[in-house]
Amino acid sequence: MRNSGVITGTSGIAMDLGLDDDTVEMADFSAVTGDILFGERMDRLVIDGLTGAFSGSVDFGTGDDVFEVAGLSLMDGDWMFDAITEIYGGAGIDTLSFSTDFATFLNEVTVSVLDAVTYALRFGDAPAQLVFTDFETLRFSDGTYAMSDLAPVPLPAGLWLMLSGLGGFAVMRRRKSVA
Ligand SMILES: [Ca+2]
Ligand SMILES: [Ca+2]
Repeated sequence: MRNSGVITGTSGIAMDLGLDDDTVEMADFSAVTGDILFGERMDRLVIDGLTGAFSGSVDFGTGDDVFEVAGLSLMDGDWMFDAITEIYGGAGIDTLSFSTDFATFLNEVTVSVLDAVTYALRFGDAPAQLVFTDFETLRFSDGTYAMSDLAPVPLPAGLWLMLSGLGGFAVMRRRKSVA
């Protein structure tokens, strides 16, 4: 499906694509109001226009899916996404693909790590953010990277306490079973 018009969903869902390997291309001036549900198998969403406007979330469902930004300068502030657009990769090895190289991307995009599987990206001076959850792989013109290469994932302070607590518990159990 190639969209260069406006797709507006009733009841909040703009597109429900179900079982197949689906590709949605958003061309110049395309806009989607509502959620996109890709469902099972390997789906692809291509942003290929200067003013792709979104309001709603994108759920890629299961399968190895791809969110691709093509033919778009990240710096131009041409992004017209609503304040925050949430994009869920779901199960499977999901890929974020950009036409720039990795160094250029890091220069032009502000990355915030929200939790171990959620990264917020802010492009150039645009106010909008894209929040990616459960994406595993990044593809740039100079190669493939892990999502975690974007920024180190901070370990929550409580996690260390919990881990040392679990360690202590394991030792206690071992002692008990010996006795
Ligand atoms: Ca899918
Ligand atoms: Ca995934």
